[in-house]
Amino acid sequence: MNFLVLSGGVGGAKFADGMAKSVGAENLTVVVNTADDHELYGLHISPDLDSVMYALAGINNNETGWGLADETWHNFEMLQAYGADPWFRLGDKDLATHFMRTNMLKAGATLTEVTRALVQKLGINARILPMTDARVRTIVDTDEGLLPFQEYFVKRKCEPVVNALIFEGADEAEASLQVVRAIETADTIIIAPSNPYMSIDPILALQGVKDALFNASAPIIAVSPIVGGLAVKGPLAKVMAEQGKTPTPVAIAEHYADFINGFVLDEQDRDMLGDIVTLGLGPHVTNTIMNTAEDRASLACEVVNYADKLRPESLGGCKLDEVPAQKQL
Ligand code: FO1
Repeated sequence: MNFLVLSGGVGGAKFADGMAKSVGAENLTVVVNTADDHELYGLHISPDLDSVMYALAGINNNETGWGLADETWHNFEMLQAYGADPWFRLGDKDLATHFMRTNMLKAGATLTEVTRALVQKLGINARILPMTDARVRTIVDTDEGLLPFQEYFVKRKCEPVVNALIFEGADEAEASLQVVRAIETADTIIIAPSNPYMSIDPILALQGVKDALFNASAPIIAVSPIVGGLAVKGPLAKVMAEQGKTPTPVAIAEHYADFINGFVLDEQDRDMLGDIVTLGLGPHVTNTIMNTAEDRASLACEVVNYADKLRPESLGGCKLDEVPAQKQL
């Protein structure tokens, strides 16, 4: 079975982890947004790839949602001692990932090759694919001017009002061959409960992705990142309001409606079922909040079983194994 998840950072990483636990990591491919990538001190940082990688390796920091568990921050203290303004904090262990990635890229490897090598070394059985090997960067057009994504997100704490999002380089960038092939050969495609505008749209903007999704034989299901009028995490609800959109699962379903076959929304939003049916989707309602490892696996299992009902012939659903404990590095 080939399960494909399109993912951003924190929410997508949790969902990908649930998928690995419920269908088996060896059956899972995760295509990850790289438009949030950031260059700092000469290092190439891929926050969303790292969040997915760390979650699937069981070494992620559950409190922050990004970075590693049991991290230390001595480099941050030293940078402060030098009078630098380290607004983007890199943990000491996390630095090793950025050193390795940057070195391999400088030696001529593609981001896809680098990611495969890191994934292998971390003992991850799933496939993690950066959306492209080309350089695409989200620039946030705000009331304070144009801000690179991490400056908007971390330095300015998502406070500026967003006028528009620009995916610099996306027009010329092609999805990697591995990504297009993964879409073509998937049995089930799931859009994780990530921010549609900031995390999933950069993937959809790449040459080759929308066409592959339109032609895909697999059912395509999106999971709502909005629950009870609020974003599960991050600035999604605020950004939607700034665009004149009401933050509801209906608005999210509308955003994806031209290429999805199914939509999953939270129990809290059950009263919106009718509006989603009107979009031509037979939605599924379940608990989508992922507080624990069990929540993640059970949401993933629900989505997989729902997807299975959307195809002409069942490929078999999923069963939950015991969820393994967090690993130590
Ligand atoms: N998020 C923060 O809120 N503050 C940080 O200092 C920060 C550092 C950081 C370093 C490495 C990394 O992989 C992620 C990091 N993040 C940080 C998270 C990141 O900004 C977001 O998770 C994504 O870009 C949004 O999807």
